Amino acid sequence: VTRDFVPLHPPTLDATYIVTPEQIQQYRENGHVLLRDVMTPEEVEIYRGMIKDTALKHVQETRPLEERDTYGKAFLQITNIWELSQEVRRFVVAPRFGRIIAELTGRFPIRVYHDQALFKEPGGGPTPWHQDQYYWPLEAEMATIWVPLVDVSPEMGTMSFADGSHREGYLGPIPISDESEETFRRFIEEKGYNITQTPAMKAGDATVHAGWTLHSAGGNNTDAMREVMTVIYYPSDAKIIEPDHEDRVRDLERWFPDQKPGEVAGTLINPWVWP
Ligand SMILES: O=C(O)CCC(=O)C(=O)O
Repeated sequence: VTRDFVPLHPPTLDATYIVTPEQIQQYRENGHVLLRDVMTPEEVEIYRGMIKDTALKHVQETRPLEERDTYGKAFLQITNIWELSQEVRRFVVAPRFGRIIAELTGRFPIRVYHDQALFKEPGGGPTPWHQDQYYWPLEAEMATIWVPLVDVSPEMGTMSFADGSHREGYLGPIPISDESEETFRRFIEEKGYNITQTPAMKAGDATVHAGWTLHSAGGNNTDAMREVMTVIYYPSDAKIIEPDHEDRVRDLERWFPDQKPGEVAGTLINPWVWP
């Protein structure tokens, strides 16, 4: 192998990443954990190119930042790019990530709910406080892996988490917005939750957070794009719930086509990941 060797296929990401008992405990107590060096620099560099190409080719946002609402300013969001690229699919179904999720949550087998590239543009706004699982029509312990594809600093918008807030469960139908920022900021203050601001991360480090953990991210105050890839997972015995608002109706139609409340969630577009 020479230095210029370009693999025909991207790495399979099947080598195990060892999650320590302390990290499992941290995840369960706080609803989030920071994991260093989940990918090697070589792996992340190969996937960065593929993810970026696919994401930017399919981005639908065309408005300048100043014409968007708060959610729109937070990032370019390109969803389920594994369906668009066989190469990116390998990242999304990586056994390494699936096993991490199984170990942290204690639930398995693990399936993919969906992926999303979240690229925070230079000058992009903050990501308001919110709960992800508001959007998801599942009763399940769900989790997201958040992987920067470039080195990221707090100035670029690393994540902040309210430690232990996942234990609150569903805090109400509040989508990502100025209202969620205001409501949850006040809630965190009143309840006295400690906020963990993730420090600088290298490309290939990762955070994992639970579906109910309150979280946010700062704006991108640098000249560089914050390139991040995320995958959302669920345990395979999860059941679909009756959607209580439009966002969940939309998610149900998109991610579990033809399925109904009460059924075990799973279609051809929810790949099995681990074991
Ligand atoms: O990347 C961000 O700014 C926010 C990400 C997020 O909310 C998530 O992955 O659940």
